[in-house]
Amino acid sequence: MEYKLVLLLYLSGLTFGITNAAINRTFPATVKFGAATASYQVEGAWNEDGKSENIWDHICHENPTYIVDQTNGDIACDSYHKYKEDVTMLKDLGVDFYRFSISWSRVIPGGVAGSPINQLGIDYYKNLVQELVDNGIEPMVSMFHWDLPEALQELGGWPNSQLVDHFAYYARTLYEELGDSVKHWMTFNEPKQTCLAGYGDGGKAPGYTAASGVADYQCTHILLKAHAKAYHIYDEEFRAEQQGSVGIVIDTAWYEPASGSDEDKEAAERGLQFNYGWYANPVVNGNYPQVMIDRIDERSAAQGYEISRLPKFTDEEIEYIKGTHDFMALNLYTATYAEAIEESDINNVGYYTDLNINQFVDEDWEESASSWLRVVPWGLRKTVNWISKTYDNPEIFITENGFSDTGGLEDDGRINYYKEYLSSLLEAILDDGVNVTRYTAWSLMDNFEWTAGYSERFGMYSVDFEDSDRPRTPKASAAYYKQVIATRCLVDMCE
Ligand code: PNW
Repeated sequence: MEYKLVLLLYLSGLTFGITNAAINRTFPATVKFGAATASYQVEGAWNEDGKSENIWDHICHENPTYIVDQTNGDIACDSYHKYKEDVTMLKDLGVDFYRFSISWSRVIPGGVAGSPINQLGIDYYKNLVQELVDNGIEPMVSMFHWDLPEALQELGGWPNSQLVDHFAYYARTLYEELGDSVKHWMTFNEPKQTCLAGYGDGGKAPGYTAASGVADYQCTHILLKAHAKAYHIYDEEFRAEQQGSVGIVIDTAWYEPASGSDEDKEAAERGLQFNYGWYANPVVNGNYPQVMIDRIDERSAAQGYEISRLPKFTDEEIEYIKGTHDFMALNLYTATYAEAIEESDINNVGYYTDLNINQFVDEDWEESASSWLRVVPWGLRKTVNWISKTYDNPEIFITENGFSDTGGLEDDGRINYYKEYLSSLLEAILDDGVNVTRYTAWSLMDNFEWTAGYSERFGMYSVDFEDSDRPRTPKASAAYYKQVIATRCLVDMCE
């Protein structure tokens, strides 16, 4: 039966002039596979060896009900002590690279530029990097995955322009200490979560909500300058010798027009620009997307602001920020419909009223354990095509993609998710010619899922958080991903 099907496909391939390569739908050799985690979510050891408190330690300790199950990352997966086991898991999966993040407060406990470097903290990352390299796994490092030193939050956090220099000092330290082995740097992971959730809707630490439409834009403005400075430092002081690359990781959902109307198409494009473009347009072209500038300037004026709530870059800053990416990185999980609506009440100041669209999902889209995550595989193909078209065919890394459930080793939902999203990615690469060269599964193992605590599980390895040893066990999805990496093939269409 199967044989006949293959034969039929083969013959029809010949008939229509399709080559063997098209029948063998394998990932081209240019595509590398990896898995990801982040420091606060896996490391634990929150106050060991000189590490200072960061904003996630702080909010979990001071305001436990901020986390649904009132847990925290004090121990998490205990990767600070178990990193060798983590590398064994990565090796078993057969990944090309491991994407992890560095805890700023472990490396520079005081946070500010010029303050002492914590050698024990640096040593942890040196050991992890060495262990990876010894096992033939490339380290891919995020400098900032949301865990700002509390000392810097008490200076106001990202809306304070001093953070540019503090971050630059931190970035230079990392290039100096780890740049011999680390060849792929990501300055920020999902800055929208830091700025919009941290300073707008309150969904992430520091959890501020009072000034959406102001603080979230200020945060972004400073963060982008910090990113650009870290990029230029690499260019000027390290690139010639270290020969690596630097980028920024931006998340978005796919925004699908609710109908074929021009208004809904515009609403969907505005959704992408306010999410991906908010960060991507500056690093590519030097400034915010025009639709953000126009709408926020206009609404600010109508609201009686003498200057726009969206800060302005000077011409010099535009030149400085423009082109500060060696690759485009995307975290993509899901999709939403976007529908045009009446202009919202002008007195309602905020990011979401500046964006002004109605977002909704199709109830038929399969759910996950996370309220924001529905399974919409075709959104991946559309998003990478949109990035390719909007930013002139850059090299694209998918730096996160994954599915949550509530636990268990037989994770069929996750296998199905990876199968379908990878198949959508394969179409983007083989059929549309989109230049995607990396795919990263989130996550290597179950971990502290921010305000969801341990109630939502994204791992390919299960972690027993009841056991003080934090033992890891592979789930069915680990075997599945391992097979995909080994065969570079998803379906039964490869010879
Ligand atoms: C990412 N969305 O966050 C983060 O980088 C990870 O730390 C996190 O564990 C993972 O996704 C799962 O949540 C996102 O609403 C949060 O589209 C929200 C969205 C996307 C990514």
